[in-house]
Amino acid sequence: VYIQPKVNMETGAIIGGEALIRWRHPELGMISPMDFIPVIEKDGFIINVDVYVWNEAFKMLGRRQAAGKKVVPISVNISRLHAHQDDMVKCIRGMGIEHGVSPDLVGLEVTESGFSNNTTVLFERMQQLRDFGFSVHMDDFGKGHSTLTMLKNEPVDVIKLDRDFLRQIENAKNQVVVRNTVGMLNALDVHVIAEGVETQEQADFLIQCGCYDAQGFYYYRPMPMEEF
Ligand code: G
Ligand code: MN
Repeated sequence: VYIQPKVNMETGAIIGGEALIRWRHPELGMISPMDFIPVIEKDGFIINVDVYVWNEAFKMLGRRQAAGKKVVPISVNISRLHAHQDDMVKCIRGMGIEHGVSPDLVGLEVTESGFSNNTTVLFERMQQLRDFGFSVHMDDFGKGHSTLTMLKNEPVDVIKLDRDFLRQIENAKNQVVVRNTVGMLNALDVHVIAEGVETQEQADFLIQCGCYDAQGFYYYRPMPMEEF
């Protein structure tokens, strides 16, 4: 499990991290999650991988909390398949209790496309998790599955702008889209984090638009947990 820091772009402070699975293969070296996630999604094994990553993240937070060390919130990904499992809430809550982790230190990232089908049950589940104190983050926002009207009542605390928003940010039309999307989300009182910030220009523009937090290679790449 690797962690990629999230930063405040104005101060450079690390405000949190996202736990990400990495596969270090003995012969093939690093295998990209883009290559193996679709495969394990297909056979359902992604559920086990989710649980493995959650557990590692909770364990780390619990250990640091117990030792009185500094902690920042860590978010974990909930795969689409898992978001629609009934026992998911119990599983996450149970891990928090087992490892003695305050729920406000854990963000749960659900991809935007996971929100778009079977929404009522999913909304209820997300709301239960929020009631327990976890925060819910919508991942990959803007990639094409959202309906804007849903934003009015979606049970999310944080929205992660998909990195596609930042492609060709020098283009005037792209700037209109980013500026107004960030403005709308700020007005709706959801916290916005930009994904995939790779240049100073992108960072400067986002700050101008009112988006202050980011995750991206310009700041940090995902790194081994010990290093984080
Ligand atoms: O969508 P999600 O938040 O799960 O995406 C995290 C993935 O995005 C990780 O695999 C991470 O390596 C990748 N990522 C993070 N920052 C950047 C970036 O600045 N550029 C690109 N191309 N990928 C990034
Ligand atoms: Mn994510």
